[in-house]
Amino acid sequence: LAMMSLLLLSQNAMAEIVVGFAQVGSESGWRTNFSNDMREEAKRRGITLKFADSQQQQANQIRAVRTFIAMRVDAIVIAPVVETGWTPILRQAQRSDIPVIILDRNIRADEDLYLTRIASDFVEEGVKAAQWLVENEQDECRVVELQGTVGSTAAIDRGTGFNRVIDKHDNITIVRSQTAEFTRNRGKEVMESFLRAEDPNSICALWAHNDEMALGAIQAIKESGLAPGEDIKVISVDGIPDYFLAMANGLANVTVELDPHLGAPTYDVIQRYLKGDTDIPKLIRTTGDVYTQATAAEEYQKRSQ
Ligand code: GYE
Repeated sequence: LAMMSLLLLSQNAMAEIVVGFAQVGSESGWRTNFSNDMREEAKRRGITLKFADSQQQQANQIRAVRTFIAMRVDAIVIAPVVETGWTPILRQAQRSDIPVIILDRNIRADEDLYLTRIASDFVEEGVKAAQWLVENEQDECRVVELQGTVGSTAAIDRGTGFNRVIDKHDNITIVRSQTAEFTRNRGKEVMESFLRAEDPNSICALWAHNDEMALGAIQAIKESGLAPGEDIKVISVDGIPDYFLAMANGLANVTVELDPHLGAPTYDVIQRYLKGDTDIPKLIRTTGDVYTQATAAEEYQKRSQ
């Protein structure tokens, strides 16, 4: 019996790890880079990844997690589209003794319901974005803001960080603010509405919660006859290759990079947990630097090879 259980144990240990991943969707270039990294890193490690694209709908994410529980995967990874509404499904995963890892955006739930969260500090990203504007605009500066998905940590916290800085500078004020869902198309449409609602020459800067929306807005600014990056400064977050190209061409000014390479830290944690390591922190931070036109051309080369 001992030999049999030893054999089974060793076979089990060698068995492929199966991970279920409920991804938000494919709304932005950053999200696509993140999804590709999760797939490629799983392949590199011989991990079977069950991938669900939830088209930015929380109901689809919850359905996918329920399926992963039924499949009895070894671990579940969730990149939550919004912060609320997760407790019931996380309780189901816990009852099935399947560890859950939260990636990127946050959830409002008891932290006993998940193993760890791997994410950047979105408040810090908003702070860094505003600090560039404060350092580069001493005159009166009227800002329009393209917010991310309503209720998502990225939109809530980036807004908090940006406002915390500009509240200390009377010359900078946000005069229009609206969500454009982190997408390029909506970024263009909402920027067009801002350019109709305000005298375009009175807008000093655009603050976009991600590069995708900023790139759509740049198109709208161009079509209005103004020069993005000059007449209207463009400030953003993510650091996707297309945005580095826009900065290299003088169409945008600054971005705060968001690391899309979450595969390695995610699978490290899963493999540690499955080997019995219980000393796993509740939060694992990723970081990103600020990039401007000064280095945009060389950074674009690096990212587009
Ligand atoms: O900035 C954006 C994506 O949740 C921080 O989601 C992430 C954001 C990222 O749609 O491109």
